[in-house]
Amino acid sequence: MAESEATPVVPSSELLEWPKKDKRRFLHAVYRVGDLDRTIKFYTEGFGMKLLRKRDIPEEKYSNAFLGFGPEESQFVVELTYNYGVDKYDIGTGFGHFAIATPDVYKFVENARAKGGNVSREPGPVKGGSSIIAFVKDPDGYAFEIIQRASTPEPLCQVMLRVGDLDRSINFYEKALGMKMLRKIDRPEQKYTLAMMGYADEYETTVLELTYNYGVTEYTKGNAYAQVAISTEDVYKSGEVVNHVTQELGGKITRQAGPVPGIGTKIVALLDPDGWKTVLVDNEDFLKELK
Ligand SMILES: N[C@@H](CCC(=O)N[C@@H](CS)C(=O)NCC(=O)O)C(=O)O
Repeated sequence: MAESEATPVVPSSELLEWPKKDKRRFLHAVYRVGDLDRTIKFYTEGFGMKLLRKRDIPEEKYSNAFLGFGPEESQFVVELTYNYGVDKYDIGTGFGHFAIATPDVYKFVENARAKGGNVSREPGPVKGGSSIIAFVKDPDGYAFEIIQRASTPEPLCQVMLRVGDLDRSINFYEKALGMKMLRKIDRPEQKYTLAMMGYADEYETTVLELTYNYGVTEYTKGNAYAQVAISTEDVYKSGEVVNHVTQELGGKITRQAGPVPGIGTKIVALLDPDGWKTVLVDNEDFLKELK
């Protein structure tokens, strides 16, 4: 083996600190739906989201719609993907839910129900806690947890994913992606532990909620949910850190840092140790896309 291959490259502490210094926020969650108009109608009428933009890429046979509670420049939104001719997907067992915070869960749920939403869990205190929650499923079966909060700057406030080893995941999201562990809740009676991971206060911005169910180490991923996108000021530096951390903790880079052909936006894509995908997107390129 050549010496350069045998000698591990030790990254500088400056590089390893980069993800925490970088200016990051959750941009959007990307997932596939079987009928774009049906979902747009339900999210706008049933959830009160706004349709922010739409694009059709006929050469690649897909369309996207972006919806949210405020502008993409400052808020986390959903990016729906419709692949021509595909009307059904498998959500799998690993994806948990998206969450929407609202001052009145009861009112929110009644409206969602009236607009055709499937209320899979009626409003009331969470088992083992006191927050008022409910669950509503959208037309494709994606779950939305509706959470009561007096006010919130970013109502689309969580993406919940189930993981097989919570400490490994916390470590990964801290080191590879510069997130903070904002809150950890263990509910032994319900046999699960949650970790809220993010870049700022849980009640101010969107967070990733990682759930560990006691003894469950594997989930299926299906083919419906795709990824979350997070902004960065330097995809190359961010990619170097991820590359280093994946060697220690698992996961991998699935797309090396660089511009996406055709669009030019610089990204780096990666999988965490459970196989959940994150895409880091150059913030300036992202803002250009919105113009
Ligand atoms: N076994 C659950 C653990 C997570 C969990 O239970 N989360 C709470 C919300 S933080 C919940 O869904 N509670 C159900 C209820 O209160 O009815 C899962 O994997 O979804």
